[in-house]
Amino acid sequence: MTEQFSRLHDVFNTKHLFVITSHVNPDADAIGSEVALALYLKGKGKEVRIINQSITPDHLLFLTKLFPVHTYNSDLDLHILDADCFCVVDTNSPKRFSAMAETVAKSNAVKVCIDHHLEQESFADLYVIDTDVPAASELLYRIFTDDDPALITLPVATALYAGIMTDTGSFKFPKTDAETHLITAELLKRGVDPYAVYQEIYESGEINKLHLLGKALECIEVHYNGRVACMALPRSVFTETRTTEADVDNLTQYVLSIRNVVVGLVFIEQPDGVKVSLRSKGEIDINIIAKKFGGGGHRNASGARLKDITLADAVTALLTSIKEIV
Ligand SMILES: [Mn+2]
Repeated sequence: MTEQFSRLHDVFNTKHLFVITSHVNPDADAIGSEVALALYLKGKGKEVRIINQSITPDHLLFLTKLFPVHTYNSDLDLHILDADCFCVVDTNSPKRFSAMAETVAKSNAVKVCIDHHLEQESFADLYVIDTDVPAASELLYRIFTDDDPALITLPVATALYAGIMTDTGSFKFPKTDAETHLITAELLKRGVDPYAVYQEIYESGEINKLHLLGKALECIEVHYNGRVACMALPRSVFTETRTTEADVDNLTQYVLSIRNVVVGLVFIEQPDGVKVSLRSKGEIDINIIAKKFGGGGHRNASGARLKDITLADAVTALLTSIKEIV
């Protein structure tokens, strides 16, 4: 990692115009990482713009008050083409920022990828990837401290904290270790208010979101002697509850909450197919299954998008495929 860190510092020190992006449907680690990196680079006197494919969900808007986040449209292409450094955080797959991927490929900017997911794809000039850290935000903390800890101001620390808190499931997911807690302690020492961040992210929802959750919980089914739990949401639940897919948050925790369940699947019907989130406990490698369906992620947490398939057929296909590993 030391080698990659110093190459990254070289790029950061020699380039001036930066564009940062992350994945479609950004979560708090995506936006937290982007905002923290943008503020850090600004602290080094750089010009920075964050451009995302999707809009920022309501519960993460507080992060965009720390640094603006633009939603991509072709008018922004010139910024991507003009940039001399293009940074991708919290994903390593151009498919996950596909709307602007073509422009990015045309740009002469040095492409940097800072991430913690498996199966890196070939598109960047420099990869700083650590699949052992629970959050891209944790990796960024290490990058910043390796350069100059003074650049971790309170807004930077707040953005990093949001990413680490959410990607560790509030400090409980498997990759949470002593280092994560030590880093978190450093962020708190810089003045981060953990309850304020928690409230913004988890205590600022609408009642419709709970009605959606109610319907989602009601449809959970178990298979294979209770070892696999499945939740399958048709698009109609969003109209019924006056919600959108952006209101779906971490539903996988509920399928995994059942005793003896080792694999949890959450399906959400899309206009052009089905999106599935896959989770597993312990040694079960769910990423193998996600890859079979053109997706990917981590051993215990992956995702895939199945095109031109009904919800019912997607459930059957996944359950059939999973049989061999449970
Ligand atoms: Mn992440």
